Amino acid sequence: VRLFVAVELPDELRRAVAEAVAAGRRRLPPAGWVRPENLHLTLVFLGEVAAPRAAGIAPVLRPALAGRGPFTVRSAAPGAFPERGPVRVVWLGLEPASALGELADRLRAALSAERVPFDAKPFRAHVTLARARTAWPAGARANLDRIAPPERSFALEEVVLFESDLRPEGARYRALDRLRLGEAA
Ligand code: 2AM
Repeated sequence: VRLFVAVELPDELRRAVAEAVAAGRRRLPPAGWVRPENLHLTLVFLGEVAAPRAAGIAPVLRPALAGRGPFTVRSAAPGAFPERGPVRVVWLGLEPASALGELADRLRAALSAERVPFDAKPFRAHVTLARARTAWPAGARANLDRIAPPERSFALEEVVLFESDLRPEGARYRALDRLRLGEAA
């Protein structure tokens, strides 16, 4: 199974993002826009994990979250990957980036300690909004403000271990486990 750990966005924020995207995308180049129900912030991507081992992932991660209580997350401005040049991915930032990064580090450290492999790309707190099949010209960066950042905040109280099922019609995500912040493991 293909696994990742992510922050689920509250429905209200997902709706607000979906509205901002619906209004802005008509004035942006074509891209594959993420369906509202699939919007999330990935903390760590494990990739393919054998089924017996997958069952052991949540118990590895839980203790890592015991020492970190809930905190408030707010939506920020849209941005793009890569940093410069033609645009491949459009995302919405979430803040505070430092607290989210620290949360990702906790999860990664717990996986490392158990020799569970994961994608060790540097963490960037982003919610992917769109992937360009053909990269947008660099000049399109200036138009990212056509997606009006929804100003919302929410209490981050849990992270979710997701299974990702890649289908021809798009990825389908299924929550396998919910891991609460700041609870004794
Ligand atoms: P992305 O949104 O920046 O593409 C499910 O694929 C989630 O895992 C997505 O949020 C994706 O991030 C993230 N992810 C991180 N590393 C990945 C990788 N190497 N391959 C696929 N998805 C990855």
